Amino acid sequence: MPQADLVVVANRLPVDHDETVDGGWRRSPGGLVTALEPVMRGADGAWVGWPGRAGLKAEPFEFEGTQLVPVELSDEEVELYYEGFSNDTIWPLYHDVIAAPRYRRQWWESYVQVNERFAEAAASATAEGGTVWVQDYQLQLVPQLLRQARPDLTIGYFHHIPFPAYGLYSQLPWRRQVLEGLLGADVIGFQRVADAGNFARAVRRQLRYETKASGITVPQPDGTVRTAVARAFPISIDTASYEELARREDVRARAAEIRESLGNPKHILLGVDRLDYTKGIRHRLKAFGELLQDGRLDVEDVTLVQVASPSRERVAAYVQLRDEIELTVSRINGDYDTMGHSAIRYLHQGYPREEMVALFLAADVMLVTALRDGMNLVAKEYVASRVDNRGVLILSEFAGAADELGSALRINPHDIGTLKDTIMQAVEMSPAEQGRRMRALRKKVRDNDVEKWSRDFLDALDTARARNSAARSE
Ligand code: GDG
Repeated sequence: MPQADLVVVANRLPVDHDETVDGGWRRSPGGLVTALEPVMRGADGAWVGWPGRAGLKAEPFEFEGTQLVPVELSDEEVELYYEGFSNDTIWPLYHDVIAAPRYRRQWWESYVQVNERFAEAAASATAEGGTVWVQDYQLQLVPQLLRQARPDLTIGYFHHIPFPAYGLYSQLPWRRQVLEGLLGADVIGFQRVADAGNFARAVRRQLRYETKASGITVPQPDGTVRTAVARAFPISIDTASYEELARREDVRARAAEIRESLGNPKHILLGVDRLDYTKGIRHRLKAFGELLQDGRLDVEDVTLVQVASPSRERVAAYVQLRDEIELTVSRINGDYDTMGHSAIRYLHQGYPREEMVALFLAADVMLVTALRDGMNLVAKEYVASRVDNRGVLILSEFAGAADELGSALRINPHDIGTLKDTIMQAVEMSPAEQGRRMRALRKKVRDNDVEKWSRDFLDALDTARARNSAARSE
């Protein structure tokens, strides 16, 4: 296998196995794929990741100009490393323990083993002096493992989810190992300035390393020190492609058709989330249900469309959440539906991107009520799609996107009273104010698209490489 100068390491490969298509692989629609596609196309790139099916063994292969390196996971590893440690320990802990994290030694052991396997695969795939960019919380130990195996490499790590305050982080029985794992990177990227701050504080408290601005002084086994940079690189979307879809005649016609099929209500509210307890879907339903109950909204005038795409269906907390949400939705619909109008149109399904953009265009109010969210790309996708400068974004201050999207109506989703008032404010907002806010939001999302995100991160890695080689030649 040829070695690449730029290697991305992520839990998932950017493709799904599909016997029905030519070659057996189909591009998967994830955001990270779109984010990194231009970078990978321009570079001599490789991507290391799990093909998404337990037990699937596959040799490295080329796909649309990128070398893909599959990492095999057994059934048991999917259960322990992925569903267990990644999604039932780290995910709830890093999202401020909205659900209780479970600490299982067996899960941790599997996490270590799988991280070793990813690090080995990355080490073999990367050319001398190359760059490796590790993605996300499933692979926090990879940077250090990789540095031990390949000190010649420049290593980046990007953390897509929040990094919690020290008081919560310190619950983790393996808190030192995880920090040391991450500090193997030259550049550690976070969504928000606050996440980078929480990380630096954990490093000071646990490891007693010095931190100054974004620099962390990391002692080396040979007695020297090196600097790791930890700072915010807020991720974004491929803004132009959303704008293009939103301008397409068929997509606009579909938006009109969606409104029609909902009975042309005066107001359409929309939520689009993976069905996850971090997204605040229950809080949103509670506020909406109470507005109907109070008579401030009338089911003849308003419909809430909630797309809840299926997610992590083998993890117990997600099974329970689905039951709770579906019970709440049917109670509200049972209480308020009329023959012609439904209060909530609930869709536990995934849709093609064209359909998502049509929904964005059809929706007068977008509800992002996350209790904790690294960034929340849906908020940015809604804004990018509103080429007509209409629509109102209600955005939780606990989503990373709130740092940039100051012209949204920002809310605390725990404060149901204010959330209700804000929904009313959105529903009643004049077209002029919608336009003023939406133009400001759109400028933000246009000026800071995903291409800028990856360029900024890779520039920071270039600076690190220059610093490292200067230090080596000293
Ligand atoms: C993690 C962090 C951070 C959803 N349903 C459908 C669909 N989606 C797409 C959305 C969006 C993506 O999935 C979800 O991204 P989010 O950012 O909203 O949330 P997470 O999945 O939790 O992502 C998050 C992100 O990583 C990136 O760093 O922002 O904070 O938790 O793009 O549009 N797409 C289609 N059909 C669906 O039914 N096509």
